[in-house]
Amino acid sequence: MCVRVCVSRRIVKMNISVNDSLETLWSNEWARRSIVICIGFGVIICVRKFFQNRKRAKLRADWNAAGKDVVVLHQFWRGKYCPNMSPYVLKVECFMRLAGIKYITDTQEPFGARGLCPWITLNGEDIEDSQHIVERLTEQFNVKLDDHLTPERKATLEAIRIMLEEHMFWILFMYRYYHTNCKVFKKTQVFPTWFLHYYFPIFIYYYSQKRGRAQGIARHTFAEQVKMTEKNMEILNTLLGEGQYFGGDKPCSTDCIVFGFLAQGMWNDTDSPFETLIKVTYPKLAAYSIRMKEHIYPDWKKLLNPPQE
Ligand SMILES: N[C@@H](CCC(=O)N[C@@H](CS)C(=O)NCC(=O)O)C(=O)O
Repeated sequence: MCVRVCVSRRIVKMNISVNDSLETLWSNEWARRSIVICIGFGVIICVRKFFQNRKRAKLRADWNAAGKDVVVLHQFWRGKYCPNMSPYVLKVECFMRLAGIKYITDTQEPFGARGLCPWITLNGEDIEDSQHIVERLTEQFNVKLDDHLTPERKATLEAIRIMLEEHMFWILFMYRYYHTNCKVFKKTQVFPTWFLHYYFPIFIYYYSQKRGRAQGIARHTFAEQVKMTEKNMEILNTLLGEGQYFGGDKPCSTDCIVFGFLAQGMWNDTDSPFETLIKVTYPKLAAYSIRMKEHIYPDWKKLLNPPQE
């Protein structure tokens, strides 16, 4: 009984002191303005979140309506000269085309839950990371693109994939966003908003340096990065040999990622050392890129933004 009285007195005391502090705070002009601003921001964030969730629910309903076994490929907008500026998007799209998998594209939500592009939705399930996607689709649709390869060739091609995705990608990333500060981006993509024209290049300049340093590539000079690109292209050139594709007479899944990268040098990162290496130093790689393009994308021009006849 005594304890209860003590506790309730304490609560009354606390309430009084909280009320007093709030009154004192409210009587201060500066504090009052800050509170109103904070509440205003809170309301804006909540309203924004509400509309975002509503939009996402609507998009999700559209994706689910794609139909059974139809993949929804979430990707960046189409580019002016190449269907995508992301080698990973081209990889997944090429793979689905080669494997005859039905798909539709979505450009409204290019980034998935892990913050990566591309990602896919298949029968209501989301899958992220191009390699996870390829492996999942291979299983789901019993794809046999690599069945004719020997275990040795498969192992070599897996090493090539890793070289491109985990090494070459970062060189390309630094070139695009740091060394040339979005020059390629502005030249090859169609931007609908001021945000991507002005704010994004400033943001990505600092972001790319931070990411590049964490990964390690930004610790090397531009000339050293070009040298590394040269080595990568030399390896591709040697491995392609006199063959038509990396898979031999027909493209295999690794051809999709090799093409995804070479296509950037061929049609997006033009005026770059990457382009010179492909077109001048190793013209076999340029011929290969054109062969892949004609084989996989007979509708290439129609996919560009704006579409061409
Ligand atoms: N390992 C991932 C890499 C995908 C990736 O890095 N995509 C880039 C766009 S080309 C991206 O989403 N970057 C966002 C970020 O790193 O914050 C894959 O194979 O899909």
